This record gives sequence, C-alpha cells and structure tokens, in this order.
Amino acid sequence: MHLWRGMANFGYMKNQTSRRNFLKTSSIATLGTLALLSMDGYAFSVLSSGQEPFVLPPLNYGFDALEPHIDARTMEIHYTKHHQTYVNKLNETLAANPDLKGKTLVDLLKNLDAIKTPAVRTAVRNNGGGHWNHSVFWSLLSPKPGEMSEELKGAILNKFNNTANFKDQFEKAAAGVFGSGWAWLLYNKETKQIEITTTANQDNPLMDKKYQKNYSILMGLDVWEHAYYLKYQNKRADYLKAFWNVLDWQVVSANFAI
Ligand code: MN3
Repeated sequence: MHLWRGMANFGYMKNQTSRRNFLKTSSIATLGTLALLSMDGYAFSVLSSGQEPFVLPPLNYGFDALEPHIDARTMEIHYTKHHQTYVNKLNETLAANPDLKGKTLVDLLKNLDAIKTPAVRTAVRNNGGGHWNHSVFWSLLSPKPGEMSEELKGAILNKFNNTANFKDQFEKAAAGVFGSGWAWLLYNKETKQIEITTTANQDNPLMDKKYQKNYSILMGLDVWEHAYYLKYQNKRADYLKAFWNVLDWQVVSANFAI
C-alpha cells in the first residue's frame, strides 16, 4: 500500500467540490488496488467511476521523489500545469455540452464517434485523452519501484526472449513517435501476446476500436517534449533509458493480472 506522500501538493485544491472529489478518489485508490487500466472499465476504479467535474488524481510521491531520473521542476509543471489544463478544458467542454454529462471518462473516450460536433469531439479527445493518459502515467511511476510478476515476465520472455530486448523494442517504438505522443504496452488476452503500440498527441488505445475488446493496457509512456525537455533537452533516448529506473513493475503487473 502506498502512502500518500503527495498530499502536501494538494494545498492549491481550494474549492469544496474539488476537495470532496479528491477525497472520494483517494479513498477509492487507497483500497489498495493499483490495477487501473482494464479496457472493460471494471477495474479502472479511479477514473471509470469518476464523472465531471474531473479532478487531478493524487500523486503517491512528491515532485522531487523521482530525481534524478525525472526532475522535480518537470514533475511540478507537468502535473500542476499540463495535466491540470487538460482537466480544466475537459470540464469546460462538458459543462458547455450537457448531453455529455454523467458519462465516465472511459465511456467518453471509447465512444468519441458518438459526439457529433467535430470541435466538441476534438476537445474531448485531446483533453479527455490528456487526463486519462497522464493519470495512467503517474500511477506507473515510483521512487521505489516494485518487481515484475512471474506471469508478466513469462509473457514478456515469450514475445521478446529477454527483458533487454523488450526494453530495446519499447524504446525504439517510443523514440519513433514523430512529434508528440505516447508509447503503450498492451496485452492481447485472446492471443496471449504482449504488444507495443504508439499513438499521436493525447490519443490512446481506448479510442481505437481494435483495442476495445480483449486487450488490457499495461502501461503508457509520455514522449511529449514537455515530459523531458527541461532535463534532457532534445535527447529523448536518454529520457527513455531513465524511465526504466522509476517504472513500478508491480503496477504494470497488476494491470496485466486483470
Ligand atoms: Mn504530458
């Protein structure tokens, strides 16, 4: 069970609605499950149960906890500015479109086609995607990363022969994202194969019909420049190598076990 070391970071959460939602989210999260990412939504407790107004999910660690691999300033700006802006713009969009209220974030992202107005659809896609993706990303990072389960290790070895080759392939995919986007690790529950894929901007596999059945999302890595530029400048490859030092395999394994 994680301690809520990031609690002090929530002092800026001023209004009571945010505070109530934060407490609700926290109590769900502290039930102990770290398995957040099921495509089916049933285990995606924090976000699939959440409805607007959406709020930032709590961090399990301080902004400086991932140093030197991810620097404190990047974490602070990334979380309090970038992620918060996605949350704010998503809430603004939903407030202006009452027909979209009452839906979970996962429902919205899986059914973008149902949003008929192109500008509204784009706003939900970019800002809802940004909220979901970053929530996933924070959950995967830890200053004291746990180990990979034997089951997940077996699936990775089955596909990639060894973990060094797996990391190499994942880094290659992440390095190959042109401009801004994400690299994802997925599990096809039908073929029982691990897969690597990438998305542009704030898109994610939830939005892709291909991945909406029989897949679990195990992890996602932010390769937008804002995720690494302060420390690594143009050297995305160095950021990708550093990422492994703070990736909590225990969380990835929990997502695999869904
Ligand atoms: Mn980002």
